[in-house]
Amino acid sequence: MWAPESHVGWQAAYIGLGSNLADPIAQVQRALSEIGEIPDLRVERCSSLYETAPVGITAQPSFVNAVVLVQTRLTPRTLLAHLLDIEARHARVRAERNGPRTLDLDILLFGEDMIAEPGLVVPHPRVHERAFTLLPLLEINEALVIPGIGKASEKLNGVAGQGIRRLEAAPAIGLRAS
Ligand code: PH2
Ligand code: MG
Ligand code: MG
Repeated sequence: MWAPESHVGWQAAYIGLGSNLADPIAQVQRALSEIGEIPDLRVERCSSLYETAPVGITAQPSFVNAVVLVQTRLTPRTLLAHLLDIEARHARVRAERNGPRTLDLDILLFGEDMIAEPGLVVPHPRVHERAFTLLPLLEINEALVIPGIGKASEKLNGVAGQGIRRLEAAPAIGLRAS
């Protein structure tokens, strides 16, 4: 069975992408290729893009979500700094919590790490409770185990009924020729 690669000094990290403003599909596609430009990081697999019902504040446009698996030798903090940088380039404005945004990039998982620091909580605390993260994660790795939580596939029942629709097959963009 396929499993993420493992090399000394390199870690598998899963990054969640979300957008519901200003052409969300294009925002997510552009972000995928920008993630591919981060130094000391290789994109290994992308999920499909999904159209998803907003969670939290429901009176906002539906989201486009995806997940990308990368291999990186960056620290979680440095990876986060690059992701915040990409968000800023997409004119991300931090207004309302859970509110509409041009681009949200979250570190969902970073190897086996369990991190609880200001601004950086990994695994993402709600990763297993949301169809928009759980389904793309399972598309990439059906055997995924979430540190501290357990097998991702066993959490599917908990997200049944959350609106999610696959939009398009896994994009080839963001993937560097190797
Ligand atoms: N992100 C949120 C809040 N609600 N809902 C969907 N469908 N997709 C998201 O990415 C999302 C959300 C806060 O990060
Ligand atoms: Mg988020
Ligand atoms: Mg975020």
